[in-house]
Amino acid sequence: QTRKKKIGLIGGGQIGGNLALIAVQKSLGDVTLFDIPAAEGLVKGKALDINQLSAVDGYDCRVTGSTDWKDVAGSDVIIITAGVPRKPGMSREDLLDINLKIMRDVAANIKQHAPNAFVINVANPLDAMVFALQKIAELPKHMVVGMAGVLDTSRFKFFVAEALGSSIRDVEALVLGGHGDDMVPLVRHTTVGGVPLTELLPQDKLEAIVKRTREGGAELVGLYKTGSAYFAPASSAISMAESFLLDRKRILPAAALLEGQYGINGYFFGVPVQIGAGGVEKILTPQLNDSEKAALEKSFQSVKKTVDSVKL
Ligand code: A3D
Repeated sequence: QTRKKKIGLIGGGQIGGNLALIAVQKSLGDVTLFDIPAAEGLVKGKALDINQLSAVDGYDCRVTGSTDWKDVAGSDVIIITAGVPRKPGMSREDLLDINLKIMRDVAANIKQHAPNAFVINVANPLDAMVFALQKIAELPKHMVVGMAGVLDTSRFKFFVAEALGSSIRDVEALVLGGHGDDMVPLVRHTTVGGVPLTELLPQDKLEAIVKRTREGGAELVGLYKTGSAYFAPASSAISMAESFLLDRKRILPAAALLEGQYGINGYFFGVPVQIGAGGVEKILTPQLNDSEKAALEKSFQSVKKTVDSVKL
C-alpha cells in the first residue's frame, strides 16, 4: 500500500507559494507550507486559496499552512526558500549574514524533525547556504542539493530558442558552476535538435546569450525592484523534487557535495547529477577543454571565497 507523499516547503513567500501551487497541480503529494509566526496569515491564506483552486480543478492533494515544525515532520521532500531575496544593486553574497542566521534555525529544525527527507535548498547565496545546511543538519551527502543549475540552464535554453526562433523543446544545454555571475554555460555542448549550437549562431550572439544568462537573476531583480524571480525558480525546484519522488532518474544540474570530482573536495558546486529515489545517485563529469576548465575554476574560486567566510 502506498501512501501519499509529503512535501515540506520552508518559507511561504513568493517562491514558496508557487512551489505549493505547482506541487498540488502536479499531484506530487500533500504540502505543508511553513513560515515564521509573523507570516502565519500569509501561509494559512495561501493554503486555503490553493485548496479552493484544487476543488475547481479536481486535485486531491492538499496544502496546510503552518508555523509549527511538527507539521513538517515526516516529509519525503523539503524545499527551503526561507531567506531574504535581493533588491536592486545587491549581490547574492550581500544576503549571506542575514540568510545564514535563518539557515541555522531551519537546518537545526530539519535535523530534529525531518532528518530523512531529501532536502533542496533555494536560499541565496546558494552554494554557501546548502553547505551550511548540510553541515548543521548533518544530512547524508546524497540527500541534500542546491537548486540553481536547472534555473540557470532554463534561462540559457530560453534565450537560445528565442535567438533561433525555434522550439525550446529541442534545445539541450547545461550550465555548470556556482550560482553567481561567473557561472559557466557550456556553449560547446549545446545542441538544437541534435545540431551543435556553435553552427547555428555567430560568436557575438553566443557571447550575448552567455552574458544575459549569467546576469539573468539581476535582470529580474531590476524589473521587480522589490525582490527576485519566483515562477521559474519554483518550477525548477519542483523538477528536482519530482525526479526524487517519482524515481525519474533525470540528469539535472544541481549544487552537490563534491569529493574529488572536478578536482574539488568538500564544497557544494553546480554539476550534472542523477536524481532518483536514492537522492543524488550519480555525479557526472563531462570532458571539458582548457578554457571551460579555467572558467569553472574561476566560478569555484568565487564560491570558495564565500563558503570559507561562513563560520558555523
Ligand atoms: P520571500 O518572498 O521574501 O520569501 C521568503 C520567506 O521566508 C518569507 O515569507 C519569510 O517570512 C520566510 N522566512 C524567514 N525566516 C524564516 C525561518 N526562520 N523559517 C521559515 N521561514 C522563514 O523570498 P522569495 O521566495 O522570493 O526568495 C526566497 C529565497 O530564494 C531568497 O534567498 C532568494 O535570494 C532565493 N532565490 C534563489 C534563486 C536560485 O536560483 C537559487 C532564485 C530566486 C530566489
